[in-house]
Amino acid sequence: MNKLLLKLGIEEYNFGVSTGVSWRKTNGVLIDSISPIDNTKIGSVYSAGKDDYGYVMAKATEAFKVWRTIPAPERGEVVRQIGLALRNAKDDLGELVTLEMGKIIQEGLGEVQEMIDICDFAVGQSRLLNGFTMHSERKNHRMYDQYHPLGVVGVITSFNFPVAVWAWNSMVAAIAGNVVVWKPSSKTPLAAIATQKIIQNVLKENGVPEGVFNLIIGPSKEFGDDMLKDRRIPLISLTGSTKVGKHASEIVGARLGKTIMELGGNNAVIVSQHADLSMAIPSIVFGAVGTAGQRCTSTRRVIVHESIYDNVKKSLVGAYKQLGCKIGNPLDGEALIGPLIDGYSVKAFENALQRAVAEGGKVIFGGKSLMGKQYKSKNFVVPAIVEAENYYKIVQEETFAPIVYLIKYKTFEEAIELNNNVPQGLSSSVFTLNMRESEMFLSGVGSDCGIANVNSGTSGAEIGGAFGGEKDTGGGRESGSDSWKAYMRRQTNTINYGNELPLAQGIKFAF
Ligand code: UN1
Repeated sequence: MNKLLLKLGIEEYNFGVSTGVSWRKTNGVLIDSISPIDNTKIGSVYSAGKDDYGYVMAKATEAFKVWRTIPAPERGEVVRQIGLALRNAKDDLGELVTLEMGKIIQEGLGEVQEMIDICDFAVGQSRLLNGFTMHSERKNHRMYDQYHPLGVVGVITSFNFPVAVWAWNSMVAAIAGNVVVWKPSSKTPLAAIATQKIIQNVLKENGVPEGVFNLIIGPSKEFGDDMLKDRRIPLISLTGSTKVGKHASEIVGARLGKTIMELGGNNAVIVSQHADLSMAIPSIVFGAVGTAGQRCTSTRRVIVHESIYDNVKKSLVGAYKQLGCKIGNPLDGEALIGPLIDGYSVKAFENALQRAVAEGGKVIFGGKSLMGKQYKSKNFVVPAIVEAENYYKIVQEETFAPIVYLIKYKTFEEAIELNNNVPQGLSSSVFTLNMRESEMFLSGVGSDCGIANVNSGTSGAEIGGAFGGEKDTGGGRESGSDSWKAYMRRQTNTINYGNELPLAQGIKFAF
């Protein structure tokens, strides 16, 4: 057995269900974790079935009754120690993320860093779960609002950020006094199990009740809809495709449950004639090919002023050519582009390019999958640059692969319209040194996305901000800023400390 896996406590066969204190011996279907780097099996997981789901939910609902009574700063202390444990495990866990998901090692480490950062953030937040006080219109009355724990939070995450997105949700949810049931992607079960093992020691050392941080790995068809329908889960936070998000929202909405949806993006960078191209070009390249185009925030469209279009096109092609030799094993520190997650993704990449060409687009760089010894998994592709029009059906869709569409514009108003004219609304950016343009982009008539940046790319958001977007992106916000409020139950309190009973709005009701 590989040394790395031993260090992380991953075995050849693992159980996919934990209540934070102990692992449950499940015997559901066996899920194999296959590395996209070379298609070898890293390990297997006994997944969960319906009865395991019931078991976990029973533990979680009981644990909530205790966890919510522990003062928030004390809950923060547990999260602080989780942050320390993650610091110690950063190199190993980052490497496992790379091995299982295929992102380059720098990004695997970066993902663990995001978890550490959100722990630090959540520790501070645990002393800042503040509400407002209001002045009452009635004499001798006091009003204020406060935030209470919500209950069991269901966190459903995707393969591309196998651990960080769980942390953004769970650390904030936990300091808010909630318990978490985490259902990670079945494509990346081992990163989830390793993470759970790391935090499990901290939970035990602190006597955290069983059922506060739960992990349940299994196929969605086994218990996915049970989870969405479950009235014991007041909030479902889901990261995934718009299709999956719509399905989940309908089910949770039908029982008036809350959701935080973080779904597809179709993120554009506007490159104005006033841009500093020495910043714009590298930023677009990182945004488009980083994580092999498999981030929700990946740059998918580049909207360029016509006067500099040829220049930008040439520079991008030049930069992509240099990347050619950097496509390879993501564990090797030299690679900048790793594999796609699996053969289906490679197919989706190829289909998208065929559709773009059929609609009139022109592939001006890349677009092929790579053959040869180093690429024997057949999951490696050469990132593509395509000249296209924004209205093409394929350009309107999110293809989770490294394809970037180049689109021309004449006026800045038109550029904003193009940016907004897609179903999704996650991330966006403008490269310009012109203050009027940047301010217009950020104004109410500017970008309609949840994230809008100036002279900074679409991907690589910091945890301190609220993360999420509008329209088909789902409207949810997670991670920093005041996203914590979505994980809490808000209550408005009115206290009458007088000896009269005045009614609001001056209503007289004498009898
Ligand atoms: C995602 O792809 O689901 O902004 C999350 C970024 C990262 C998170 C991406 N911090 O690219």
